[in-house]
Order: sequence, then structure tokens, then C-alpha cells
Amino acid sequence: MDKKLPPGQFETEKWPILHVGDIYQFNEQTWDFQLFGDVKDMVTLTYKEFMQLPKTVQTVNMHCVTTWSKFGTTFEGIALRDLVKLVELEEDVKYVQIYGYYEGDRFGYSANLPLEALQGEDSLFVYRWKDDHHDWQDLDPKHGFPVRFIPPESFYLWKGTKWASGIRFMKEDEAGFWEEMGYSMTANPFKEERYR
Ligand SMILES: Nc1nc2c(c(=O)[nH]1)N[C@H]1C(S)=C(S)[C@@H](COP(=O)(O)O)O[C@H]1N2
Ligand SMILES: [Mo]
Repeated sequence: MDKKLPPGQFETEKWPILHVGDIYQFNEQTWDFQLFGDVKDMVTLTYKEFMQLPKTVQTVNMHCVTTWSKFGTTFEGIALRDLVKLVELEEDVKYVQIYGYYEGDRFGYSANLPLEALQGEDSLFVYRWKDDHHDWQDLDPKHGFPVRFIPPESFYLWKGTKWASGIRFMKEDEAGFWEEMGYSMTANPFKEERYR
């Protein structure tokens, strides 16, 4: 795994915590994961169904727009491309909105991303991690338990929705939570695309 610091970033060994609103308290009874939007039939997965999907392990770098970068965290999770296989996309679907909890609203947080860039093993809905200083462990609630998205490192980490609740498939790009407030739609750290 390459260790390249994007412009304006500094390296941290710690894993900082960054979010707005409350930490979501997981409840298996009410939790589900929805695949919806421009699909033939929408799909809802229970926690058990979600956790039975094929697993992917991948080491990734994370770049937060507040200028910290953490290299070399290994995650276990479910690849976004394996979730996409569960739905039949309408023609011309090119973007996704990845939703997560914010202040009790399961769709209160969101981040938009181009689907084409999310086909690799570095686009993961994760629940376990380790790094050079930590053995395998469950994701802490403050980092997004039971499951949070980690985007490829060609996107700032605000695109990594914590407490993830679903994916909406879209034909046109639409701004998510931070994008509405002026952050970049494309958000490439190596091009320093912080704002729009
Ligand atoms: N649901 C939700 N997900 C979120 C956020 C948030 O406020 N709410 N903040 C984002 C931002 S700005 C960053 S940098 C990362 C931070 O993840 P971490 O706290 O695990 O380091 O989560 C992202 N995902
Ligand atoms: Mo961030």
C-alpha cells in the first residue's frame, strides 16, 4: 500500500474521531440496510443478511479534509460492488448517495459518489479493523458501528458515511450532507478538491 501524503495533509498514527450529531446506538431489531433509488426492485437487508454477504479484507489510507491522514488501516467489510449485485440497476445509473444516521434520522447524513470509482476492493462497508498498533477489533460506535463506509483514498473521508443505513442509486449527481454546505462533489485529496 502506497504511503503518499496529499497536499496540505499531515500524517497521524492515531485514528481521530470526526462527526456531527449523536453517536448512533445500534439496535439489531430496528436496523436494516436499504438499496433503493433507480433500481428495478428495492432491497432491504436485515443485520444478519447483511453480515452473511461475502467479506473482503483490504488495507487502506484515509484522508480527512480537516488535514489529518491515517495510513495503513486494515478493514474487514462488504465491498460495495457485492451489494450492487443484489439489485438490478436502471439504465444510466452513475452515482450513489450513501446514507447514515444523524440525530436519530437514518437518512440524515449522506455523501454522493460516482459508482464507477467504487468497483474495487477499497470501497468497503466495514465493521472490523486492525493496524500496526491494534489487533483485530470491532469498529467502535464512535467510528460507525455496526457498519460504516470507507471510500477509496481518492476521496476525502467525509465520503465515508458512519452508521451506514443504505445506498440510493442515481442517474444524476446530487449533493450530500457536506456537499450541500459547500464541500467538493468530487473531493479528490490528491487534487486538493476541498470546496466547490
Ligand atoms: N453519519 C456520519 N458519517 C460521517 C460523518 C458524520 O458526521 N456523520 N463525518 C464524516 C467525516 S467529516 C469524517 S472525516 C469521517 C471520520 O471518521 P472517523 O471519525 O471514524 O475518523 O466520518 C465521516 N462520516
Ligand atoms: Mo472529515
